Amino acid sequence: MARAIQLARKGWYTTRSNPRVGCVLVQIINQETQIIGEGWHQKPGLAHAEVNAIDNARENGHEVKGATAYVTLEPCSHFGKTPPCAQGLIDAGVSRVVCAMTDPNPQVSGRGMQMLRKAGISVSSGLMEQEAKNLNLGFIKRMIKGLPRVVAKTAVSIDGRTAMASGESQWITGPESRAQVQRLRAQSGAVITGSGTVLFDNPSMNVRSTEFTGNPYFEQPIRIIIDSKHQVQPSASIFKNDGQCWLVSASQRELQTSNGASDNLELHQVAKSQDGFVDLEAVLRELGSHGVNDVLIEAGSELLGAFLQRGLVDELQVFMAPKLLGSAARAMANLPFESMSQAINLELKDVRQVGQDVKLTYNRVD
Ligand code: AOF
Ligand code: ZN
Repeated sequence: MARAIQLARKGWYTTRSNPRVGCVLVQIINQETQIIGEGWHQKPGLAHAEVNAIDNARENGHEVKGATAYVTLEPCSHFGKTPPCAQGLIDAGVSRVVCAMTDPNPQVSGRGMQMLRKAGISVSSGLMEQEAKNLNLGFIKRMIKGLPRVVAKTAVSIDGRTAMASGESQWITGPESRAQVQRLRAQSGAVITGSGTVLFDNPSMNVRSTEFTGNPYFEQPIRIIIDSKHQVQPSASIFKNDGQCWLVSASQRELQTSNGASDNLELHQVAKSQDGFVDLEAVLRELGSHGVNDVLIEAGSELLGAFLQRGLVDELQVFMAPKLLGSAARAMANLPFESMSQAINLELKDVRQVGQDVKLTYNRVD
């Protein structure tokens, strides 16, 4: 199963909106247990892990009949873009299936294991379950709640500041931290930012590292710009790259897109929250219904503060640079608290050094 989890990781940046899944087929040959086939899921529409493992075993001239399959997720039982893997394993004559976890997809959720058992295959589930869940935290949350998993990233100085009074905020952190942010973007189905960041920093918010873009199956995350006050113009850099962009506001708007904006720009109107801004949970729900498992928030103090205050952030990553920025803006300023009882409490999950910066990872406390 540990090997199957390793294989699943090969699809880390490309399987969305599907889960990352790995499969290992094992056969006893000359009284020794041997791996005869390995497979992983690469991209929606392409074969699932089990089918790839069966093909791999056959390509290597191995007999699959009587083999044991280790799968990081319960084999599917439904016809999606591909036929059911449970049936594929039955047809191949596998005699035992070990799963790490049940598939939270309501179209499957136990039915895959049921199909296998009905066919006389011995089935168990729960081996390395937590490790398998860690492969797909976003997919699991979306299947259960209809909402993507939300990671927010911010860069701060040791005095908790983020931008100079001029609005200048680029390169607070070092190159190692920025490389990690490329990875965070690459593993997300969408990156959310606000109009303020687009106006002041004019970022492209895309994945540029060839470590990711060099993979032919890689797709850019959707860039989401929350623009309640209709301030963003189609000439902004964020619209100039590959991949979809959504410009989101709570009121109807029209755009003159003739001046160079890409045709991958979509306008989305979502519900208004009580304070008259965009209902942020509605944005997440819409992303969930578009198959986005993981969202990254890269926003300034106001929008980040709003997401945090509404309890919508599952994980906060703070990159702290060895700088004192003095009277510059606070990284998460929009928290109008007056007493300790109003404070947002988070749970510290991890601390590590990234170049000259310190990365602090916090989880929401439910
Ligand atoms: C598996 N093995 O490798 C994966 C599974 O549209 P489809 O046919 O690709 O089906 C997608 C669903 O299948 C997905 O939501 C999840 O429930 C399951 N993914 N199942 O047996 C795999 N990727
Ligand atoms: Zn399948």
